[in-house]
Amino acid sequence: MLTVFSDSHRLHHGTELKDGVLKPSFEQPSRADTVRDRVQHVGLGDIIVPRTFDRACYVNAHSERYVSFLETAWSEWTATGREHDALPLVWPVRDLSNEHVPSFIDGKLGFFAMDAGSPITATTWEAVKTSADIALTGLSLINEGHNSAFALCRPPGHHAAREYMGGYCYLNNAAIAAQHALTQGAKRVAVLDVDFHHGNGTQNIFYDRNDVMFASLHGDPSVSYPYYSGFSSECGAGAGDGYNLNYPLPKNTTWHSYQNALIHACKKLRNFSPELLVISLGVDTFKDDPISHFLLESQDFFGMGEIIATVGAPTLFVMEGGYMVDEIGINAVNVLHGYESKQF
Ligand code: 6XA
Ligand code: ZN
Repeated sequence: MLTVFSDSHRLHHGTELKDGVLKPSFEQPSRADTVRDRVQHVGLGDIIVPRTFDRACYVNAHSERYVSFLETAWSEWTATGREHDALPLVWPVRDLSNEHVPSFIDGKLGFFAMDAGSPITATTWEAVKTSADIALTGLSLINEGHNSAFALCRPPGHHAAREYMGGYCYLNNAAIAAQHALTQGAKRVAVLDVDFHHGNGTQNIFYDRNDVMFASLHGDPSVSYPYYSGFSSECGAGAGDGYNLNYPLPKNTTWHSYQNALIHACKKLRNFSPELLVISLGVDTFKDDPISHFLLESQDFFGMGEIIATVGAPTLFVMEGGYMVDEIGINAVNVLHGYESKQF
């Protein structure tokens, strides 16, 4: 399997509010480098650099005004004399108005964010854009005849919705690739999110659509981030009713019950007959992950890849979360090996 990777991910690193204190983010550059090292170590396949894509590819999954915000946020922030990471401080929740986009950057930051988990630095946009291009390059490889590809994206993307960033995510790499496949003529694309956290951004982007079936296995949102999204009652809306499948799972979920949910989700996705399967590949379901609470072992990730293969569609793996830096390379590549073991 080919991997798409760029050193540009190192242009982004920031801080996050954790336990009431501003600390270096768990989402740090060493994550992607560790996965790249593991890909090389096991000889998964060649590692290639991303191609560049038109801005229109991002705007097809997000809104024009959101992409413009991401492009100019840092210059607007520093024009007011600030030097540290740009972070939102106020959000248009419940009965506050979200009809007007504020013109001042502090207002824009809250309008286009779900939390304070996505800091913007001087070079964040360059890393974010390249991360989306990595996913799009992976899709190009599949279009060119590869059965699968690994888009080693960083920053991750699955919390980024049509119009907001959050949870370390800015552009939704998996959704941008899925949407681009549709724009190029695919009729049905499936997205399966196996990150520990609910893929609220991907759900938001495709919620009223029946050309994308989205399934997500994740920590029960009543006790897990993002808290306000990911319940099993969220099934899709309008034409998309029945095309959104959430599998919230309790704390301390082990492989035994996880695999039952995964087999169920993969059967549903297989019945949809997708022309492409996009995997939001987070490995923060690992037992030692510092911010999650499932109990998967490293060998379970091999089984995850085997089950993913049962969907029976060309598969684009898109890297999302996973913070046990020593193990994320092993666990991510185990998924890819498990998948490959079922290809003939
Ligand atoms: C709160 C935790 C964000 C979760 C990020 C993640 N700052 N998402 O791993 O998949
Ligand atoms: Zn996650």
